[in-house]
Amino acid sequence: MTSTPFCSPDAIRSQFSAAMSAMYRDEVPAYGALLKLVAEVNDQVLRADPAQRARLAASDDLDRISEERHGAIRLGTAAELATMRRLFAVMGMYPVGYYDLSEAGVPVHATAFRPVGEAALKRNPFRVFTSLLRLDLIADEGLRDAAASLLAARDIFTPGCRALIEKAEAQGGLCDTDARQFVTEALETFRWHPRASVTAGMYGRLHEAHRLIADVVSFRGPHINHLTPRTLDIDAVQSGMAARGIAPKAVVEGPPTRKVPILLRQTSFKALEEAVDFRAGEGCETGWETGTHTARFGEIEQRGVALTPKGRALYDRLLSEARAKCRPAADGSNAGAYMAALEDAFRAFPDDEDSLRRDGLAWFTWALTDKGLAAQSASRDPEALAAEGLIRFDPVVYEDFLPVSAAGIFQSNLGDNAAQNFTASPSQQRFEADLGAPVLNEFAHYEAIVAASRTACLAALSRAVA
Ligand code: OOG
Ligand code: NI
Repeated sequence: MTSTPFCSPDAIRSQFSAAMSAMYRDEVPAYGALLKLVAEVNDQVLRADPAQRARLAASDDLDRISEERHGAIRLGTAAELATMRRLFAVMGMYPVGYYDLSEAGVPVHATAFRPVGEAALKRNPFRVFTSLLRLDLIADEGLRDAAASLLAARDIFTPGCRALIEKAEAQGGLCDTDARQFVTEALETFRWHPRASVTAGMYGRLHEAHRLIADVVSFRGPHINHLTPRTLDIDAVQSGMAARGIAPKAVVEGPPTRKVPILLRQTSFKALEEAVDFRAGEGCETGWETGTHTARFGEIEQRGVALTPKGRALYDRLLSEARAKCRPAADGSNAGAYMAALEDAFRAFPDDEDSLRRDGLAWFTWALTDKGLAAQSASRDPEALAAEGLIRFDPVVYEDFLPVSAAGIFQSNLGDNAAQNFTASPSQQRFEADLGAPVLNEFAHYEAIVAASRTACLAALSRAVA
């Protein structure tokens, strides 16, 4: 008997990310407009800068850019999070990093499900920022119980999706036909449901406790709340948005504009006010009444080089310095002053690739040049090998998220007065217990990619010429 080969998790992820993008374009037309703008800007950047194009092509990173997206969902229970981990594993996505947002006044903690390993990332780097609501941060006990029972009563996964997750786990993969079915079933979990599962009265109470709580608890599923394309020039997109009648948030989150982009810069446009139906009363046969809910928004991002722990510590310090001088106001009134403070603080962060690499601030992989491919050398010294033209260094793209930026994105689309004071209470252990697995450490992962590239180059160069 011949066994059917399994569809690769990378291929399932690519199918899923394309299906999600098509669904979201149908649901939120402004997302389609944003995709067009980003494609135009990326095209212009690459035409104006043939060196950057050649470099992205040489490191096999050109194709992924136009395909690249991240999304976000907010879950209500530990059981949802644990099943979500298994769902994402079918498509080669694993939880990386822990983000505590309570400190920033948002009652969630989160991880990002994403592919790990260089080959998988090059194939399709689709990621989903996944938050878990922290009901323990709701002060009103009655409301907390009501929210918990609403969440306990829903199942956000279709029976077919659950069955295929189990099949993939039991067999170690899915055949092409099952994989296609899995994508269709999994997509249902992320779909928008214009019918709430609560009355307007209950929605109002949840909303008053925190807008985010209403968003998570009032619906049948964790609708995807944004899908973010990657741009090569976020400043150009930011000004292009305004020109097309899309109002972006006032400040770009993350580091300021630089010659060598680091980490992640992000901006978003505000959530749409959408018509929803609320239950007119308790029970099934009571009919519906109309209302509105704001949840879904648009975001764009520009990704730069990943930082080492030393570089990240410097980033965190300079960001705090800038924010201590000027805290960006929710209404954008001090956006100019904030951006100036940010630029000022970041003068202390080297802005050329050689310094970033030599100072151990950012990650760069090693690659053989054409000359290196034909040569041999016993040297292990990166500077000497580069000076001889045998190797080149390519920036490692930052694949993760930033907690302060994420808080800014949450805040801008939850509404300007959504921030509340929760006691900062990071609880990675609790999160991992709910997830059913530890989250991966992002720094270990970047380091491994760099070490593997170095080993491969040195092995190739020291091979005796036949
Ligand atoms: C997630 C906000 C965080 C990002 O890119 O940092 C985020 C949410 O609003 O659910 O998407
Ligand atoms: Ni996002």
